[in-house]
Amino acid sequence: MNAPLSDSLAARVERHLLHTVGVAPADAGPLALMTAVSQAARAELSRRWVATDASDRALKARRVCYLSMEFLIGRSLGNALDALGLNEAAEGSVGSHARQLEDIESREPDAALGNGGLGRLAACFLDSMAALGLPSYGYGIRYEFGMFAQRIVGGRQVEQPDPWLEDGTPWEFPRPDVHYPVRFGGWVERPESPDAQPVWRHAGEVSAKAYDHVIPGHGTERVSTLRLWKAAAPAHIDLAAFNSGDYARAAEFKNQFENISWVLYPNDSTPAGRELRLKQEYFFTSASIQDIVARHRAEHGRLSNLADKVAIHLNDTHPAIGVAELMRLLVDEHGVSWAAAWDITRRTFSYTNHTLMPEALETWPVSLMQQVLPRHLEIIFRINAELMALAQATRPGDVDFMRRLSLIDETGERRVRMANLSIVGSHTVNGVSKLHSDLLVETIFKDFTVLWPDRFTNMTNGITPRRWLAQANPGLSALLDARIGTGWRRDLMQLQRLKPLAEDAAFRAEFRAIKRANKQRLAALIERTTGVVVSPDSLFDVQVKRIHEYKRQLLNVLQVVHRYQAILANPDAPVVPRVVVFAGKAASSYHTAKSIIRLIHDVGAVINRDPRVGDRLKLVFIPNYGVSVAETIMPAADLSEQISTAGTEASGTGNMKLALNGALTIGTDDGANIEIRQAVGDDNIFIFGQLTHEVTALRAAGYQPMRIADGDPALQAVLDSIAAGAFNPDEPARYRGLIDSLLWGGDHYLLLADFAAYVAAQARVDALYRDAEAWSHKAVLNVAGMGGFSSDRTIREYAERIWRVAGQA
Ligand code: 26W
Repeated sequence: MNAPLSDSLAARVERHLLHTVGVAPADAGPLALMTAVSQAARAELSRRWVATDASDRALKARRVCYLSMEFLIGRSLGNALDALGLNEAAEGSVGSHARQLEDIESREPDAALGNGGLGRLAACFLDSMAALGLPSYGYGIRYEFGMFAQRIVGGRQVEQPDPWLEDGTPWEFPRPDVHYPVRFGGWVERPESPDAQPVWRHAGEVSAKAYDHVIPGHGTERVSTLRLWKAAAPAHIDLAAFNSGDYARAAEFKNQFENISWVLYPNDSTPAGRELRLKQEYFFTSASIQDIVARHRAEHGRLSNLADKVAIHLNDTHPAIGVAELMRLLVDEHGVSWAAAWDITRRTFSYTNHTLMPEALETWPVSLMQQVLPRHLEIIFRINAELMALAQATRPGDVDFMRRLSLIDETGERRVRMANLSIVGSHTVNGVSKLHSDLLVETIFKDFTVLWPDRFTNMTNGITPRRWLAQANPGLSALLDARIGTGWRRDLMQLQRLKPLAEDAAFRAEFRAIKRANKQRLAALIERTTGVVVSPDSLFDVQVKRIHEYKRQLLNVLQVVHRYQAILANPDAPVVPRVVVFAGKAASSYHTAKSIIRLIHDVGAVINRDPRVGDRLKLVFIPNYGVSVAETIMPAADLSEQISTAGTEASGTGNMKLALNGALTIGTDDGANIEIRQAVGDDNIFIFGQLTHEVTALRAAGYQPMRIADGDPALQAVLDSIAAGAFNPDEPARYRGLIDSLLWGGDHYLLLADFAAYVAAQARVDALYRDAEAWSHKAVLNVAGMGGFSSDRTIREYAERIWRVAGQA
């Protein structure tokens, strides 16, 4: 059965070229080779998948099901070859076609089924679940067009569909026999008899069809499964309409259902977009829970022990409707009593919160829910009635307490609070960094701790070292293998052994040479994508993440303009040459974020072309940030910008990827930065700015940004030049609004309050970078300290403390 694959990989690739791809091996181009190598890897993964599934079924193992609206998987081929130990064989095989494996791998489009850190976290978690041998499923949506591909036209973001499935993908296994009906709309009928269940007379139905992706486990034969749902219309086309020549109407019928799995986050600034998003959430959650229930019944023949055999995890509130859906299935379709069903439900679910910002907490208008999910709304009201009774019993007469706990927000248009539903329906709720978890119970979830003090906990995020070090940074990986052995891939704490090597000058020199080669690779990407030529001898200063006001890319831009002005004012002063790199997408309806992208381009265009500046300062924006772009950026960074307003970034995970690859962090006392600081030591990180409680106090005391600008001529000069249109003389008023929002609009994220401290911290960065030995000493200590940020550690904690799921050999 288990043929020594490496020997025959080349032969298998040749066979796939001929039989699967349909080309003569001698004529195979890179795309054909990519497909053939992938098929060869897929065959072995399929064997492992079948074996894992058989073993879990034989053991009737307890499983975890991770429900997430997003999975940012990226490319699969390199990861699969790595896990299968087939890298060398694959190099040989494509080498015989006079190709390089790296070139072949880069032909694969990213599976970019997500938006930000939450989606990449889900992908890192799947990798760790597989590596740890956890019986596990990821569940999500098979978006046909991902989120969007970002193009930059005239300095502006333009969203385009990302047709990643256009040419098919070798990585999915369609499961035509696995499909479930998902229903919407209609009304609920109450039968005459008091014992009979209410009947949901739905108005529409779509079929959810399963497509599986095998998630290889590194260092184990076990794999995990990512099951993605595609929406299929109940009938293909309206043939009557077609035959009468009305082709538009014939297709409309199909699209009306199938658009559910077209794109992630349809622009939710319109009512139609909001309704579609609610349908997406229910669509994948319902299909997943139906699947879980069906498999459980097949394996155990009853539902009473569901909570003993399955842990369902809600990755933020996007699948929170699952609480009501499981109740509906148990009570309405399987005749379980309400009380027994509620007990099962509460013991089955757990929930992770990923944001503190009140405006980012999901709520749905009661009227919309009534229209789309009438039976679920009833269930939510009943859960709420019980919650209100508990609140009343706990604090009799405290109406405000009840108002705050309620699943229904009654201020203004009535809305369902999905975070409250998730908390009530879960046995455990966690934040994603120590600070974030503390703030959750001190602020937005405080009232719930009165009812259930033990329900809340912390699970600090992590990242998979396989993708973010072994695959992304082969140079550093080889150095680590040579000096501390190869075990760090599965036990990242072994990086601690690097600590003494930070003192070794020869080691540091090798470390620097690797960083320089990585910077050359990034410089090539920058030139290819932006046309700007940058020098790898500069300090590479990187801020890559979603564009959002709280992340304060604008503060970084202010600092860059200040740096530019300082160079012009003092042309002979020695400066450390810098390349400031931005990348990230702005949500399509988020105008301020898009304006920041445009400002970066305008400022960059002026600075990059100014002959007085030369290599001393460059500012670039790499388009279409995603997993693959990140894999080139992370290994090449010297400096990692993590400068969110304290108390706003739940965790951050880019901060971990950059430090793991030897970048030093300049950051605020926020999210996981705080734990990174503890892990790498105060001397090896640049922390600046207001602390969380200072931010709160400053806002409470009546923050006056104008006063700060008045007292800081350097800051004033920066704001004046941007407001006056120094970087966009064609339309000088373009950024007046942006700057006004700082000076007159309250500067909600306190950019001006932190500006001076940020500039001072950047000066310390420059001073240290002048001393290459001292810098690389600290960089090595950063790598050495990052062992605790492996997602293996995070998943082990979830498995032991929340899911109670054991790894299998
Ligand atoms: C309701 C619409 C919505 C959906 C997704 C709003 C916001 C999102 C974000 C993209 C969620 C997200 O990615 N949050 C990030 O999650 C990471 C993983 O825990 C954290 O490291 C980041 O701090 C957090 O911003």
